[in-house]
Amino acid sequence: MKPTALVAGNWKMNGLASSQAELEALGNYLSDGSAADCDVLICPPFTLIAAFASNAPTGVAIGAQDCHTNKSGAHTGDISAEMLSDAGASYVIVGHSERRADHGESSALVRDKANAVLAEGLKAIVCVGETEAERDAGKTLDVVLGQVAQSVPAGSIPENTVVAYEPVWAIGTGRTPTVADVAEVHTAIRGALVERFGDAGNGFRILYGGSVKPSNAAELMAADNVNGALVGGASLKASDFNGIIDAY
Ligand code: G2H
Repeated sequence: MKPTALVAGNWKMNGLASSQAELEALGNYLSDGSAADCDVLICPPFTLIAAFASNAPTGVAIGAQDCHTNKSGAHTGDISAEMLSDAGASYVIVGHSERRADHGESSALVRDKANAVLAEGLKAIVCVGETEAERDAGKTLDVVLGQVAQSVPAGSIPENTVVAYEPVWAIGTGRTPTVADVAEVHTAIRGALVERFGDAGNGFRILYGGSVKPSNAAELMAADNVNGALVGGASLKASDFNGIIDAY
């Protein structure tokens, strides 16, 4: 059976906890009656998670953008999955390409973070994707399937793990792969998940991310084995995000 789609907003480092405007912006998500046919998630910066979780419109889950592998300890500047759960998060994004690039995160570390998320009873969104140089060298599937194999935990099941395919060169650039390219990669990821997890592999949601906007959402979301979107820039404005949700 086709999994229920997920449209997830990744606010990245945008939004101020001290600003009433952020809460008011949150109130506009789904206020147009969207989201009948998919799950909806907003992942704001850490400082907004508790307030958002207490004030989220019905049908909007709240998540985080990263976590540490440990529950607690001497890890200055980090945050644990347990803390995120306590603040009201139900999902955690791990392995976003901005973290892999800016913080040198390896797939093994991403898997350990995902394991920490699952151990807390939260859902992990595990990000994978090739760089432009890797695509140009014809290595897209090798890179992406390697990241899937190494980053998705052995204990993953469709209920606790989502895979997000985000070609690095399409992130925040306005460029998107063709629908055929997206379908090819998603279908390859599906095949790898089925090979590893058996029939359960068909139940995992595989999101597409990278310059998704209202004008391209419908065709991207209709591609084979695309079960939703991970949205950055267009998630910052409720009307744009709701427009993407309307693609379902
Ligand atoms: C990819 C995406 C959200 P954007 O990073 O994760 O961002 O939609 O701005 O390309």
